[in-house]
Amino acid sequence: MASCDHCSVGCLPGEHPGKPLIQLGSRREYVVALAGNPNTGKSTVFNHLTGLRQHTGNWPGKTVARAEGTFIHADQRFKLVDLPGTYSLLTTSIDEEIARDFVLFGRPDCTVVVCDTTVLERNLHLVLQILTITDRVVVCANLMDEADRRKIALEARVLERELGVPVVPTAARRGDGLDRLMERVHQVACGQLRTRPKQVALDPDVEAALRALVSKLEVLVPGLSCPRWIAMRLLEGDARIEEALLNGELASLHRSQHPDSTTGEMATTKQEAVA
Ligand SMILES: Nc1nc2c(ncn2[C@@H]2O[C@H](COP(=O)(O)OP(=O)(O)OP(=O)(O)O)[C@@H](O)[C@H]2O)c(=O)[nH]1
Ligand SMILES: [Mg+2]
Repeated sequence: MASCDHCSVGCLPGEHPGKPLIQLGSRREYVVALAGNPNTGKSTVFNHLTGLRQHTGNWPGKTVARAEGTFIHADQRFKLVDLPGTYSLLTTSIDEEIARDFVLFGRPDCTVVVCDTTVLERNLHLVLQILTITDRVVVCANLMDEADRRKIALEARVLERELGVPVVPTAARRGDGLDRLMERVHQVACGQLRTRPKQVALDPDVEAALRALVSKLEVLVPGLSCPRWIAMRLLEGDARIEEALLNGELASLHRSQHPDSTTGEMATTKQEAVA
């Protein structure tokens, strides 16, 4: 049987639902964002997966460091972007804004949310917020070694069913579980694995208002990522999002963060990997 043009995990020709965002010569690569609360091991995962294939620079227009690198899994190339730690997508610190904007407007093929399994409940807050923006999510339940030491058990299958996205237990400091993580990322990025993120049911009136607002947003900012999430923020009176819509920032952010755009490219300097 002929294989998929875009990946090597068994999609049927013509049925590949993913969209390789970047083409380097004849090679395509998927973009993967590493999100999560501060100190959950994002950079440890990043260093393990990318090794020496890393670049650092600054986020466009910001003094916050941006690290990206590449890894190859099953003959497929991935670009990994290590995001600043964030507790929520609703706050206003620069770090959190950068992480939120990349997940929202960078349109990664997969977002890995790295969690500290020893305080999983606290971390799930961000997971649920990200699931309202994108269904291309893999949860990395990190620090499993520490959880084991403290006799905290993780029912990964149950959590997967509850969240509707893959959950991969890892102990990134010693590299445990990272092959499985790459496999799941690959499957989600190329669309082989269909996720069904849990969505909170809304009151019918709110749902109707949301839909009306989404229609208006789609006319105002054509091609805007996740108009539903933005409409929800507007309905909740998020002044920051309202201001960004009114002054055109939302539209320009959408253009600059989108990986197809040249303006979103970061200035990079090669450096040695930490790991
Ligand atoms: N025991 C254990 N420690 C880990 C693991 N992964 C990361 N750590 C440690 O956790 C600390 C934080 O790791 P980082 O990779 O810097 O975390 P981060 O999420 O990038 O942190 P911020 O960028 O500040 O948000 C470091 O001391 C790591 O060595 C793990 O699986 N097990
Ligand atoms: Mg880090």
